[in-house]
Amino acid sequence: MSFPNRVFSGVQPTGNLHLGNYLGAIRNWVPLQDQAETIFCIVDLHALTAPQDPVLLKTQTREVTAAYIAAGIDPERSIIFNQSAVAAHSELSWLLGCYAPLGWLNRMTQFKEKAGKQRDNAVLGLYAYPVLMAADILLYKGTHVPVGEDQKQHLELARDIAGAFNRRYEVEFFPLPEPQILGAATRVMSLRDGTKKMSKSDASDYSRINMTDDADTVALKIQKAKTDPHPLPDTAAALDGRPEADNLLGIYAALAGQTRDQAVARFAGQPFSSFKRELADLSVSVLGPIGAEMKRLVGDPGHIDKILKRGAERAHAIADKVLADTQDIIGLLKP
Ligand code: AQP
Repeated sequence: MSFPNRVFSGVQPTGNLHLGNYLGAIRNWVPLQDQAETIFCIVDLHALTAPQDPVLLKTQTREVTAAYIAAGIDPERSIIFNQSAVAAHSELSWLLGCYAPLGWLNRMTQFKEKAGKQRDNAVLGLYAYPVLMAADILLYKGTHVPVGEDQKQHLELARDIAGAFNRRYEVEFFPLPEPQILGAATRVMSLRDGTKKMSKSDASDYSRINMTDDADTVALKIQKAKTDPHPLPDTAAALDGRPEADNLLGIYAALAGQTRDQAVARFAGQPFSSFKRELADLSVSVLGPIGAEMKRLVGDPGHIDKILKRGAERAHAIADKVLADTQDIIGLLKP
């Protein structure tokens, strides 16, 4: 059975939206609006897997909404809503959890990384995170999920759960959603350590470029970014073993809309100092207008709330039917 193309993706409202979220995810969603039905969620229930300040959580939810719109997501063409506004996400998550063996969940590297050594203190929600993510996608019968590389394993689990459900009831009810790892910077690394992912939760603000950083801050962070003592290489292959150079050139390529090879050729043999100046200028020229528009949008929370409310109504219209059909297949009585 074939399913109509439907794109689903989301970002957690956990603060400090950064260049990795932009290049690895949000920016790549914009052209998809011309190719398929698109649904973009602010996954506030996922954010609860780490402690959140209740006031900040609301602000950050509006901030992610503003980032989507400022980056080019059109709330008329796409459905934009926050996850907790559609209760069916939680309900389907419970149901799907009943088809997800522990062995599958135990393999999830994000849980291992985030739980760290204090595994016994990790909350159940963090462990069940990928099941909720599967529910997010399958609730809309999502066929394509544009994400950064870090989410690929979770997508594979969503496919496995969809397949397990379909086999159990001998139906072709859920599509097997495909990850779309798009763009030249699918894994943007920390500016302080080229082997670590750029992340909202990194304690050092100098590890990331935030989408709302002003021009001076962006330039300073790039100037201070860790490098190595050698000039930039003349082949992409020579970036092996030079994670910081690799990361910065990857960021440049993605921002300039070039391939990595083109970026390497452009700066071959140059010192980091001149390359960093160009990278800073390019970063400011791309992110500056988006950050300014985000700030303008968050200045009118009433407008953002209206967009989210309308988005939730449209999301409900799809989700409620899929949940009801799922319950029926399982045999849950709706008297
Ligand atoms: N460094 C990155 N490079 C490329 N893509 C990235 N994404 C996140 N970091 C990078 C992509 O952004 C989307 C939304 O991610 P998220 O905020 O929901 O969750 P995350 O992956 O856990 O992001 P962070 O920044 O690492 O947040 P914290 O520190 O709170 O856990 C996803 O598509 C993701 O792939």
